[in-house]
Amino acid sequence: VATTRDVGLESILRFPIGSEGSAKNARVLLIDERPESVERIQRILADEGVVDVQTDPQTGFFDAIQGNHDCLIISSSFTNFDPLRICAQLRSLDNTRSLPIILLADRGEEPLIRRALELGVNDYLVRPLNPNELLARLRTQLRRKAYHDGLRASVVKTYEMAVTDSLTGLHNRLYLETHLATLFKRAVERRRPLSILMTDIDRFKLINDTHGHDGGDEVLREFARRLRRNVRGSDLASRYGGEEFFIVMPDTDSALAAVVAERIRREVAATPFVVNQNGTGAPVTISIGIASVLHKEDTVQNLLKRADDALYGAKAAGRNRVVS
Ligand code: GH3
Ligand code: MG
Ligand code: MG
Ligand code: MG
Repeated sequence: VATTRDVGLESILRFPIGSEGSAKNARVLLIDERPESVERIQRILADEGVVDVQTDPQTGFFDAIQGNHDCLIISSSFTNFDPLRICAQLRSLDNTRSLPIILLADRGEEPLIRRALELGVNDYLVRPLNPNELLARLRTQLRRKAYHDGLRASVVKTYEMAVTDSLTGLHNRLYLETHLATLFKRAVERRRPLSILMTDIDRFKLINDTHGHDGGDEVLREFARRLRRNVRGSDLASRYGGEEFFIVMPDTDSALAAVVAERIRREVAATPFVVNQNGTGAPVTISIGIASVLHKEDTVQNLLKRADDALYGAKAAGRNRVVS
């Protein structure tokens, strides 16, 4: 797994300082109600990608918060509207928190410029506009945005890799342990039910011995597919390790959890798993232990312990069964 350091380096190499960045296919939003000004800016930015124009500041604001733009250029003055209100709101919304904003001010507006910069406006120009200066400042903002977008994408990808089981594509143990604590706490606070299923493939060693390690891996992948088909989007299905899987089911009491568990068990046992290209079928069964949150003096550790005990009970009672 790559470290954060690797991610930073990779992104820096991808967006070298001084490159023209992605200015050519950038999407710029211009909010300005003066027709001559709009026309002039459109001429200056003719080769800089798409420029969307909004002459009404309210409409411009709603366009900006769609999050489809790489930079906002906004005029400092409108009849009946304070453009700094837009800037402040954009900074408080997730979609536009890091949207570059360039303010077009008029001479003598230093106090307004100062307030704008304090609000998080990235840069400003004073009219009359110098075309080269506008282009240079815009490109700087676009480069900065491209760099940050790339960095964010790398961080997200690295995070996803770190919490995903590469064999099955399910969440891994790290993810489960992080989120189980949160879901448990939420269930206790809201006095909502929560159940977990601890699932273990029966005699998996024998499957490996019979069909080889690759055959065993294919069983794990196919089990993950059958599991996915039988849980809700709000359930957290994860591979805990080896041939053990965990499903956390928020808002699910033990009776409902037993129904889901039984459905999964049946769907696994019903059809042999195809383990190689010859179509060889391997009969597979699983055992499942269920535990549900008790709403007095319960802990995640105790919940896991009860599921583990139930699973042990299922194994001891002959496997291919669900125990609560
Ligand atoms: P039981 O019914 O009691 O669960 O029997 P079992 O054979 O499934 O139990 P055990 O936990 O002793 O064996 C699990 C086996 O799973 C041992 C290990 O070699 C195998 N295994 C663990 N991870 C993987 C994997 O990623 N791929 C494959 N093919 N096998 C794995
Ligand atoms: Mg075992
Ligand atoms: Mg097993
Ligand atoms: Mg096991």
